[in-house]
Amino acid sequence: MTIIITAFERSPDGGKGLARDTRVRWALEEVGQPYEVRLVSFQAMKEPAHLALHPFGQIPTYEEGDLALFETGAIVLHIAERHAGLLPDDANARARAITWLFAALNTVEPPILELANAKLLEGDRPWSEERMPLVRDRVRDRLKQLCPRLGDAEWLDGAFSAGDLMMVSVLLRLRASGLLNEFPGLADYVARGEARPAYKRAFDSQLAVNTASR
Ligand SMILES: N[C@@H](CCC(=O)N[C@@H](CS)C(=O)NCC(=O)O)C(=O)O
Repeated sequence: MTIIITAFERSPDGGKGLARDTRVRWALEEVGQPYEVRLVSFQAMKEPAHLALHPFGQIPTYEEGDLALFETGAIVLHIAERHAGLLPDDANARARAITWLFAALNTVEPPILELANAKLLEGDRPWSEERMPLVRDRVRDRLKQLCPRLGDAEWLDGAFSAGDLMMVSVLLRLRASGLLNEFPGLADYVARGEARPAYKRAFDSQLAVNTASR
């Protein structure tokens, strides 16, 4: 069954890996599943055909036969459960890897998104400058907790898993802020994720779309 995902026709970051289809491409590359990409414009994302797939009018979506999914957490978990390579066989280790996937999305990503919003959407407000240190500290607090937990390990819990894929995907959004460099252990962790051949293939294919459309 052909897997079809959706991605931005023109990504706001120019295809530098920040759009969330990268996570889904990466997961599919890790498990060796071929996929097709349907590119959507910002306008098309808000029209009925796309809203039927994604109630919030966003990318990415995932279609496979009768199945249509949205939300990168659900999509990556689905891929990891159906194909070998992203979740351990041992039941407890599997549950822990899934825990890290949720931790990435529910605990680490929210303050990182808040920082992005504070810059992009609120940067011109009179109170923005005063608020920014608070927003940055909230990110720092999470990194301070995560960094010792990773310690000197290569990945969060044994072998690379869907949990690492999601955590790296979330953390790499911080690069431009400089905050990641305050935690060299985490910066190295992200670099290890980005060095994986599957990540590189995912990144390159997303970049190719955006380079071609410019
Ligand atoms: N929680 C969703 C977030 C999806 C999301 O924010 N997608 C962005 C691209 S990375 C988007 O479509 N933005 C355009 C919009 O919201 O109009 C997920 O993890 O899939």
